[in-house]
This record gives sequence, structure tokens and C-alpha cells, in this order.
Amino acid sequence: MKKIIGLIAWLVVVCLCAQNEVNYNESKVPAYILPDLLEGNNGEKITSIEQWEKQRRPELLELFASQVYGQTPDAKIDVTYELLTEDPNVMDGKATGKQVKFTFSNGNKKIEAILLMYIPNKPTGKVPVFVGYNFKGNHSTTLDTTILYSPVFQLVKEPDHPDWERGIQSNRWCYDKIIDRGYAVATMCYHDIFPDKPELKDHSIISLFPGYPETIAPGEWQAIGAWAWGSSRIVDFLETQEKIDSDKIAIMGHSRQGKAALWAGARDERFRIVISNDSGCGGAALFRRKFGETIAVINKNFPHWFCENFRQYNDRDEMLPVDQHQLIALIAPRKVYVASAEEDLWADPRGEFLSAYHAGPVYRLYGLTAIDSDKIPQLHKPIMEDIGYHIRAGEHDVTEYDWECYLDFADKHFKN
Ligand code: GTR
Repeated sequence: MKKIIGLIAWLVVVCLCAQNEVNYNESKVPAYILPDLLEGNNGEKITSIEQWEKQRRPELLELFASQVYGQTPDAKIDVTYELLTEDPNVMDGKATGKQVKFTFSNGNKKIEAILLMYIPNKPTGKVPVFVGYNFKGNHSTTLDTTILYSPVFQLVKEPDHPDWERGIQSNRWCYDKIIDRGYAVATMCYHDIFPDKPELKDHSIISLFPGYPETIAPGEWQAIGAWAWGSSRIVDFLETQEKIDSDKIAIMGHSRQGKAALWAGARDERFRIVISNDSGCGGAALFRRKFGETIAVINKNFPHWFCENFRQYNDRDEMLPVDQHQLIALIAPRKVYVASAEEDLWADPRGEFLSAYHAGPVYRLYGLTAIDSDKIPQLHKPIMEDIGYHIRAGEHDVTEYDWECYLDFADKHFKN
């Protein structure tokens, strides 16, 4: 009897370990069938743009909201903007720098955030703009000592944390290059919208919405939904800016912000280009490949990112009614670009590529160009159709090479 109990206990341990083991072996990727992009929930084939826009697209948006990212409330939160600084002469005179305080309020409670913007001085007309969150504060994106610290930063980082240092992620924001190419750039610290710790939800914009915290329903939004909502509020502000061409707004998000950028781009059609940089699980990567990070692992490590319903798919990734090629397709006919890094296996570069590839049928429905081959391209050979993709050498990061590709892609679609 003892032996049998011992054997059962051993089997349970083996099974649990096997479940949590990360797969980096292509030959162990399970055979999978992706949910059909062009078949409605009622089994009907989608063959026209009209059917896609009226029937299938709303169905998919609803599935992603209820099962993955959570529902974004319809309630409107009051937002005011205050220009804190404006310097028409930054970067040796080639740009204007602005810092703008956003105050989100529900009448009882306020949350503040700071947007940092650089606008090129040379073009006389309106300019296109890249929007994107930074991870370590606006002060981390440049050495400029006039950049203000985010109000929330003291909540997320201890006073002696190295992230208080200026410019530590300036490599991810090649402002000079962006300005030289004639683009404006607008960035905000993502902690301002939802400080990235589960216990800090009370300091997030979610806490301003009616019903909080009583109504934490299984399909309710969490951090990724909040970050996506926040990037739309940045667009609201950009639309008030005379120098900004609001028909040419691109969003670029890295990693967890790549996930949020895709969700923002799927929901808000004002983003005309959506760029996912190394976004991985819950971003561009196909869940069903179970390569690198999986649903169970991401929900365990980041319980505050996705809605509670998403936990039903822990270790049952193939039961999720959607997969990420469908999220990318929701961006059509607007342009989308997915980027991977060769050594970033945790994010499953091949899975990121394949979802961009499998989004193709919706782009083709619009008569647009998609990715032709399911063979991942060579390093540094970007694909620049209406869907773009590249894989570069190196690790999980945003590099100058990534930005060069995004600027080329934006030139192709915004400047012709
Ligand atoms: C990792 C996480 C990834 C990705 C990354 C990041 O720890 O597992 O899904 O989001 O963080 O945002 O840098």
C-alpha cells in the first residue's frame, strides 16, 4: 500500500513538473489547429469586408475582451491636461520638447501622469507621431536633467533603486533618429496608468471607474486593458496638438507593452500603425505552440495583467477560443508590424512570426498585401508589406535597428 501511495505521489510530482517545464524545442511543439479567422461563431464563412466588419470583427473583439484582456468600461473619466514645460530648442535646436500633466479624475479621486513629447522643428506642416510607454520613467529615456519624475515612481521603486538614474533606457528611445526622420514621439511611464504590481491596483486608473473595487468580475479588465486605455487617452491629447498629424499616429510597444499595444490597436482605429516589439505570450506569439512562456506561467507570474477568465486556460492553451493571429487581424486594414529577437526564445520568435503570417487572410480580404510564406525570414531581412515583420540578432530589447525598421515602415505607409 505504502509503495502504491509513494508511486502515485511521485507521478503527481512528475506531472506537475512536466506541466511547468518550458519548451524550447521546436520538435516538441504540439500539432495544433488555429481557430478560424474567417468563420463566424455561427459557422458561416466570412467572404466580404462587410461581413468581417459587421459580424466577425465584433465577435472576435468580444472574445478577446471576455476571455483574455478583460472588458474596458464604457464610463468616461474626466481628463485634464496641463503644460508643465515647453522648450522650443532641445536637441541642438532641432526639436521642441514638452511635458504635459494628465489628471484623470472621477470627482473624488485623481491619478496623475506625465507625457513627454519631442516634436521636430524643421517640417513646417503637421508631422506623424510614435506613441509608446516607457518602463522606467520618462527620466530613463534621456539624460536631459529637466525631465520630471513620474508621480507614481516612488511607489514602485525604493529610493536607492538604480531605476532613479537618468538615461538608463535611452538606448530604447533613439530620439535623435526619430526627430531627424521627421517624426514626433510621445512617451509616458506605464506605471502612471497602472503601477505594475498587483497590490498597487488602487493607484491605477482602474480605481477611478464606477463600481471599483466591489465589482471585480471574471471578465473585468486589468493592467493590460488599462495600459491600452491609457494609450488611447494619449491619442485624445495628440488630437489637440496643432503640429501633430492625427491621421498618422503609430503605437510602438515593447514586451508587456507590445501586448498592450496590440490590444490598443485592435480596439482604437486611430492607431494607423501598430508595432509589437518582442511581445511574446499574450502579445504576438501563438498560444497554441506552447513554446517559451505559456498561459499558466504568465498568469502565475503576473496575476494582474489579464482578466480572471483567462486563468481557465492555464495548461489548456488549446481550449482558448481565440489565438493571436486573430488579434493581429483585428488591426486590418491599418498597418501592423511584428518584430522578434533571435535570442528571445521566451517570447517565441517563430510563434510571433506565424501569427503575423496567419493574419494574412483578413488583409487580403481588403486587397492588401500580407506575408506570403510561412518560412520565417532571415535575420535583418525585414518584410514590409501591409503586415511587416523582422527578426534581428540579439536579446529581448528595443534597439536602434528595430527603430530603423519602424521608421522605414512608417515612411512607406505615411509618407507615400
Ligand atoms: C517577462 C514576461 C514577458 C514579457 C517581459 C517584459 O518577464 O514573462 O511576458 O512581458 O517580462 O515585459 O519585459
